[in-house]
Amino acid sequence: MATMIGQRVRRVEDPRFLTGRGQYVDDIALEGALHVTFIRSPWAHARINGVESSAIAEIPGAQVFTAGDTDLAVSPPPPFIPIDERMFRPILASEKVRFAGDIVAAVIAPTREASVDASELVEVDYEPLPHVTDMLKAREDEVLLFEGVGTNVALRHPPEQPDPNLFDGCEVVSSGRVISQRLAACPIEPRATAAHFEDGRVTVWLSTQTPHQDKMVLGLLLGMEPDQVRVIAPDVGGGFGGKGLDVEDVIVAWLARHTGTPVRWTETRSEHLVAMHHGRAQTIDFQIGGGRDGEVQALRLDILQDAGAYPGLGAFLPNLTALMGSGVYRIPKIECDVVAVATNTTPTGPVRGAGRPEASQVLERAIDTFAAECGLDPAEVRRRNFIPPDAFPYTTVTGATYDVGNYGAALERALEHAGYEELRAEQERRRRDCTRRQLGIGLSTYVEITNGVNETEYGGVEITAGGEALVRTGSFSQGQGHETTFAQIVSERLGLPIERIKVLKGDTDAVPRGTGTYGSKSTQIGGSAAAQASVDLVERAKELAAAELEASAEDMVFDVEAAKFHVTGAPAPALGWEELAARLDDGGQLEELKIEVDFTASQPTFPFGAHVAVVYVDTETGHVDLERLIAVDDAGTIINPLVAEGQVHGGVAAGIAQALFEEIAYDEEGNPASANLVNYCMPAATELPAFELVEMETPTPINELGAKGIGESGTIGATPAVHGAVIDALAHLGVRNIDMPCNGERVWRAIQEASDGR
Ligand code: MCN
Repeated sequence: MATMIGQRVRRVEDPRFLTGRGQYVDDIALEGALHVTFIRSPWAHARINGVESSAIAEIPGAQVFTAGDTDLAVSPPPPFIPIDERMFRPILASEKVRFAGDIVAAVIAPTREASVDASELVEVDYEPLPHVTDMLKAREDEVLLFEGVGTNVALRHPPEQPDPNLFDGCEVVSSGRVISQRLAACPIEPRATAAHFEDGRVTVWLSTQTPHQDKMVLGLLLGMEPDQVRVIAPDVGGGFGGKGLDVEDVIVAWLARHTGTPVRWTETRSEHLVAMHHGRAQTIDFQIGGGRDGEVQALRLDILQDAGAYPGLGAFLPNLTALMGSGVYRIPKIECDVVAVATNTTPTGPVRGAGRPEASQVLERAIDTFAAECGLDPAEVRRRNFIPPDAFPYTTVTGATYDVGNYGAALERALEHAGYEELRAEQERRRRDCTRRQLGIGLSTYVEITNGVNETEYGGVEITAGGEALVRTGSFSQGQGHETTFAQIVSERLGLPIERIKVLKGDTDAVPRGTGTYGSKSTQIGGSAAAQASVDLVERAKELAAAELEASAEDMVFDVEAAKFHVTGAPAPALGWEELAARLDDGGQLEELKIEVDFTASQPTFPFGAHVAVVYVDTETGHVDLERLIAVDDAGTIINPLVAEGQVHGGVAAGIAQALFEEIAYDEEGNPASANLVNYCMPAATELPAFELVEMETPTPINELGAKGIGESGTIGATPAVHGAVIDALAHLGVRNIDMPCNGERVWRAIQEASDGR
């Protein structure tokens, strides 16, 4: 084997991105394209009594389309989510709007400016209705979003066999609430779509994570056959779980077909913050019980998911929270009650971690609360409850079968690197001296599920006439670096340098099938498919080389270092890929050097890790300084540590952002209160410390690469560590909880409330 795996290869895509040569949807030239502006409801809940658009006649070429002008119906959630069809989202709202941002009409005009001007001349007659944006209130069903359904509850999974005596025998039972606040994915590139209809076929350029799935769904919604739809995802400036086919894209494609003219739309940041689905938005009540010695015996989670105005994927995600409810701990009894409700807010869906960060957020809070009540060190309580390394594969009572793990080792590495004992001693000193800046130490030990749905992924490898390798993958990279890491995987097996390996993705005409990217599954299934295709290609090439060299196939070997085929024990004559390809091309046989694989793993994988956060909290102002963040993230065998570290950096930044900064909020009227980046406090590098990453690799037996996912781990680990650290800094003052984001104002209020209560 060559040694490309584990190399810190610089990302081959970066020169393109860093020098402005990336090609995003908005860069695609489309002669004569019409521009779309969506008319969105300013009301959280209202009846539409009429749309008056005659005034747009003054804008040349402007046209307005409401629901009645199209044959577009509803956008249903994926079929595995059993939602009442009366709750499905109309692609264009016709009778009612159910959130500020719901689309009432689409305006097209020859320029973007003209379409915005025209949209401002359209008058929509709204009759405001009572609204509900709070998930707890929505559950009471006083204000209904869908009167015909009679309840806002979209999905409910109560415990199968509820145990009224769940906590019997527990010496200590603690409880609390974690609000995993609503977040935005906020990629640098907002959503963008362009469409062109020609010769009975629609081509759609989409900023997405899932081109092949989008092609299928778009075909269904437009009533077109799959081969009449082509989706091209060019460079994508981040997705963070948020990007995939949305109603806006369907409207753009419909308009292109209807007008016979190319149509395009690129959203603004404010539009993005109200209109693209949001993530998290869970309220979880926990009860945890066990022995005074710190052994956890029972856990109950009541998970309430805010599904937003039109329940879809967001309503399903709390099931993943429940699935991961045992975390890294051996807990004999767990009960989860899952409820998803509709509210007059932007629909929710996956955002980096999608249901799993919420599990680690509540579980780590529960463990900390339980440890405090037992009077034990939180690290010690974790140690006492870890699933031991010899227990794998391990099936939790919530139904997840973990492949492999060494949770104790991850924690010890993190604690050692942090200097845990010294930090605790320093904390003690500061508490004794009543120092203004108090020190907080937060721990999080987590396990996460990647490739959770366990799908099949396509990978094809072929050799071109010039002797280069062309890799086609059904995975998609919205910034994760697949052009580099997938090339490394293939290089390892074909012996070609990565400069001679091209990774092709994102065009449904060029890649026959695929599932795209989410759930940190690309490397383990897309990478494995490419790996398998490479191995099979070498075997095929051995036979072809044998024929060329007039030797028997059994005698052929492939020297991967030299990337040459020759007879065992006789290095000459030999054929490299280039010579072999040239000969086969001459003989019209080049097609033979092509292998396609559809790879399915036996099950998902479960990366894990331990994070330690160190904060200083100013007890007079509530200001929080995150001083250090130590992260051990074990994703099995690492293909490219440079890329993987980048993934952890991004993930940790997002995790810290939830703990300290970001929140999508609504005011009393149901207006979005964080519709720009002034109010939605996304941190920049200046708000974050230099992260301290500690290596750990426990290969998974689930795939030949030994790789698990890394794309979301940092997020899942960091939030509870930082959240816990802020609370820990103030625990001696009587603070027991602070809702996220723990910004200065909230922290200051918690300090005041604790001191009032003393
Ligand atoms: N990798 C590796 N060794 C491993 C695992 C991964 O070297 N053992 C590398 C991979 O080859 C890949 C990257 O790390 O280049 C992430 O791989 P993986 O964990 O397999 O996850 P995916 O490629 O499927 O990425 C999806 C994941 C998710 S779900 C979100 S959301 C996310 C993320 O990754 N969104 C991102 N990372 C992002 N990074 C960027 N820049 N932009 C986004 O939108």
